[in-house]
Amino acid sequence: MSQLEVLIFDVDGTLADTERDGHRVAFNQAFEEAGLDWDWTVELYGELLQVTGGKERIRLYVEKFLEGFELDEDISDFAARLHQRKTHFYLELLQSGAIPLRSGVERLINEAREADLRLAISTTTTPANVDYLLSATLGKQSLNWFEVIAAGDIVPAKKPAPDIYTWAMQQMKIKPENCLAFEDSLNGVKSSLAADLKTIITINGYTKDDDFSGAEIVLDQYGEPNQPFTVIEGDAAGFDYVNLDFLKEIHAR
Ligand code: XBP
Ligand code: MG
Repeated sequence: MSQLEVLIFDVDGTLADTERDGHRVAFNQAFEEAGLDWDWTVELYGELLQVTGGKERIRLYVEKFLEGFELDEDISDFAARLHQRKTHFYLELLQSGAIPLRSGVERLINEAREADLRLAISTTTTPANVDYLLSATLGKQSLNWFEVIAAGDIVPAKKPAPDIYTWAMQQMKIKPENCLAFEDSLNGVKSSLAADLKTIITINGYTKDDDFSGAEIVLDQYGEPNQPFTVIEGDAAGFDYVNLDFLKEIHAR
């Protein structure tokens, strides 16, 4: 029977609900600054989330959603430049404290630390975004709580490819059977399952209708002792919020 040793967290949508009021707003600020009349509405952004990675999302928009947009430079250079400014605006948002952690996240991380579980992050987002989110919500010292922060372009293929998870496990010299992954989206669960990781899902506004087949359980949140989660799919075995005993039960399945 494999021992649960490592918790690997996704970031966007999992640690914090960052997409609608965070990344999307920062993209629009960068478009305005660049003099582009692009407006990624809440609805349009939900469609653009089909692809992971901000640079890749800009490229998808130009190539698939815009009619006759003329570029006098390489699309990759254009997207990278625009994305750099988007990241600037997103970091400002994070620094302002505008984006809190989701319910139960801070408690679960602290419980895991007290039980000497090892922690890691596997995310498609830009590394600086992780540093700023953790610093703004848990304090700068929290960056040291995560043995590995695998983020963004550190791997060739982004989610739904498994690369970001397999890279993190290689760095930690740990096998999938000793880990649990925490995700929020179809691209995320495809990535963690392809890395042979048992996965716990918390949905959000953009991912509530995604297909989470293969995940161990799908919840609306991790919850708190006095704020029970709602089970969307799966068996919570009598638990009503995510704590270490719940994780051990899930991991032992
Ligand atoms: C979510 C993503 C990221 C963010 C935007 O990552 O796909 O691309 O939407 O961040 P995850 P960047 O769910 O894996 O945390 O603009 O920095 O890519
Ligand atoms: Mg996510």
